[in-house]
Amino acid sequence: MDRFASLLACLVFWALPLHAASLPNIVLLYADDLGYGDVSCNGATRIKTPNVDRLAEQGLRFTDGHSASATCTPSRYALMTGEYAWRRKGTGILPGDARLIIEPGRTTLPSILKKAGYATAAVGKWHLGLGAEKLDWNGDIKPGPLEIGFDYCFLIPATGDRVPCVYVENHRVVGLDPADPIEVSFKMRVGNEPTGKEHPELLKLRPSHGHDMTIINGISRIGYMTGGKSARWVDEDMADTITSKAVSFIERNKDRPFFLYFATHDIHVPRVPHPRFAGKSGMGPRGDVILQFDDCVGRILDTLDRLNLAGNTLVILSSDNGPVVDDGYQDDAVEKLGNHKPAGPWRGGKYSNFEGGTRVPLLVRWPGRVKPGVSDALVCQVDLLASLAALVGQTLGPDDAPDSLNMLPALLGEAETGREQLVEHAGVLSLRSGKWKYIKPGKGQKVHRNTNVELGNDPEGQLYHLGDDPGETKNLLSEQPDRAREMSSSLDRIQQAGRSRP
Ligand code: NG6
Ligand code: CA
Repeated sequence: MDRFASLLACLVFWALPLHAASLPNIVLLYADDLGYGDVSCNGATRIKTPNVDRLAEQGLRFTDGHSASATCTPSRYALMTGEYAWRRKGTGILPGDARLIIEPGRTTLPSILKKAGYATAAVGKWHLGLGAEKLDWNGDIKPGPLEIGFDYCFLIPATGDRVPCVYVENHRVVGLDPADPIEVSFKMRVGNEPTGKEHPELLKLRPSHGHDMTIINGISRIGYMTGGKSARWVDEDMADTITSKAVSFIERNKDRPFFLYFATHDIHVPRVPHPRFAGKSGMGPRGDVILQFDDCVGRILDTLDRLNLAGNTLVILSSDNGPVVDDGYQDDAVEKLGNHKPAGPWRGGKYSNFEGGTRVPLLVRWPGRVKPGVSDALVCQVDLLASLAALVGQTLGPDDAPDSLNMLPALLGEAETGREQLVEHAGVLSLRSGKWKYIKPGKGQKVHRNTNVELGNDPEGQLYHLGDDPGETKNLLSEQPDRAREMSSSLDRIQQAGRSRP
């Protein structure tokens, strides 16, 4: 090779993004309903989360990290597609028999990583629908994760409190006896199994609102189900079951770059800890399943250590929405809450337009690359697609991931600031612009029915300065009408443009 050619080769090498051999593994630990204040690294004192804290000590802890919505399905939709869910009808909380809401063929977080050479897996809660039309749970369950970029999946199809209460591995229900076919309905009763409504005496955990349909494992659920007896999950074993699937995936792929989306059931309802965690938190089952979640995190981190992968693995931990205390079962969460603040310093929680709806734990660890510390950068899970695409050297097409911004420098702690603006989504839309937050006028419902979460809904709209007033207590709308108007039109423009990625 002459000198020119070798110089060129050198330049090409350096200009290239990380090449396959050095691509970091990516593990996304995604909790369900875990609040900002539910982990001790964010200030919880009555509950200790040593494994989550280990990530915080060795990595970057974000104080202004957001899920894309204040409930599960829209949050996960945005995480997977890089598109704000409020742009699309049908992305609200899905029933357990909903169709897949992400079109196969579309660029997704897993598809872009797969294209870059990653082995990809989704293990745990899905809740993005399955199948293209009415699904036969006894046949091939598709399209699903495998059709949108995952190589492997082991799923809780919807939520722990929704039927069907069975696991799906790749295209099949696990452990199904063909002689006992599954039928599921959210409209009418199917089969003749007892419901919680008619037979509360059969329940080991009673509902506080809703959740009174088919009884599975002594717990009545949302929806009706019959059959599939040999395939039904045991709630107490769920955390162990999915963690062991996640660990096996890591073991199988230890010699090549992998992406693991590990979406725990904890700490969603029904909160049914394994006996080794029951009663251990002193805060009832809600506290116990926080300990259980922390244990799952520990087992994943230990696996990375054991296989000598930790140094080259980017671990991200977050939650799909803010916290809720009573979300439908009489599990002592309200009674044993005491002075614990699930949303930390933020107001509201799951379902809420206040910061507690979407401001969730966000931790990023990549030893050797990410300097441990704390970051106040404004970032959102909708940004993971563009950011991780940049990390692995993939370019997005013009119509891909329309709201995903490359926040890699902020996520890796190389930049102190993140987004200038973010649309937060709960019942209505809000615009964050720096420390300012404008909440659109809503119907005025103050408190969420049943859960008692403060919704942050006001018919006049609201304006807060989160620097001076992190608790969103002082509405500055009438003091600063011009600023509110400006932010309102800015939000309208983002809505109308159909995209926000330049
Ligand atoms: C609500 C359920 C709640 C929970 C939520 C979804 C009732 C009364 N409440 O409709 O218990 O399942 O949906 O939670 O049914 S999420 O985290 O998956 O968005
Ligand atoms: Ca959730």
